Amino acid sequence: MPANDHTTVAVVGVGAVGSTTAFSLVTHGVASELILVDVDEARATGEAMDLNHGAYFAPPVDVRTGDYEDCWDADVVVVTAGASQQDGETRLDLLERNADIFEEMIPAITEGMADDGVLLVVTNPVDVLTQLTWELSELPAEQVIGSGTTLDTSRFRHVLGERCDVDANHIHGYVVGEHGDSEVPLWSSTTVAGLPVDDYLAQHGEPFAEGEKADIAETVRNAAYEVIDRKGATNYAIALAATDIVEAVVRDEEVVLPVSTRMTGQYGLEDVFLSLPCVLDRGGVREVIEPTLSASERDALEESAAVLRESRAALEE
Ligand code: 6V0
Repeated sequence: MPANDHTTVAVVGVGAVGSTTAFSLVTHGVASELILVDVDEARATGEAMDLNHGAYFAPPVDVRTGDYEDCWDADVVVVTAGASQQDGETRLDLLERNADIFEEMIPAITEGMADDGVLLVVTNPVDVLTQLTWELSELPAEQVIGSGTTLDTSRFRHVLGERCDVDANHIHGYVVGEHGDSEVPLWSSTTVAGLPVDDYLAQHGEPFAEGEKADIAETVRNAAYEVIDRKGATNYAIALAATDIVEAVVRDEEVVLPVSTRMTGQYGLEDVFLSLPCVLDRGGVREVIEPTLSASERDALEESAAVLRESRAALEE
């Protein structure tokens, strides 16, 4: 489907993740105008030049650089600006560093934003920074989305696809909660070809061995560390995940993706941002879905929410 007549997407922060997201947005033909913003203006200019030089091979798009004010007319603003975790740095150190950046940047981006503009936060720790973005932006919560466990869910489906010998697109299962160590894979509702995954493997292949599900969950949880260890950053999979979310919004797709969103009573959780499967449309998050959880999944989700609340509270100290 072609992008709407005029669709503007801004990417704020064009380091490893932002520049790859920009490339992916161009190749998927998601926007007619793409604005790149970075405190490193030379970097943003270089990325815009490089992308424009590929115009002959890609769907039509006007790529240019801009500043925070240029985001005001964007349909979606993707925020990847900020630092990533350094050796020896705790999660909270990183949160404090990126929260300082967000406190200056988000009001400048949202001050004059159109009423229906959507913000997609990718910077880590993504759940707490999405909450902070919402607080700083004064936008309705449905318009402030974190990429959340969209990436973890894709990793989960990839690993399970290999285990079941089935294409990952035909594995249906979600990772929910925090994008991080307390994330929760929902084994009890994971299906393959309409069968619970355990039943599928009983019929086709080898049933899970003792401890195998825990090992798969750990592989998914640690995937980013494994990639960063080898190449210093993760960029391709997150860029594709971000592109999918932007597409869902600008094309009003009503697709279901597990993005980070504000809890308003789901499973009794309030005032915390975490991922659950959500229906996304032009307005952002249209519905938050509550999958049926096993008792242990519910406990783990509550624990994950507690971890995130603690992080948000620690920022105030
Ligand atoms: P990077 O390559 O260091 O790029 C960050 C960019 O942000 C740089 O170009 C900076 O100049 C720019 N920047 C910093 N401050 C500002 C500012 N105030 N305004 C505009 N631009 C600014 O980092 P990388 O691209 O690898 O990662 C970016 C963020 O994404 C990090 O927080 C990662 O942890 C996070 N990721 C989140 C993922 C997710 O699933 N949510 C996945 C991968 C990375």
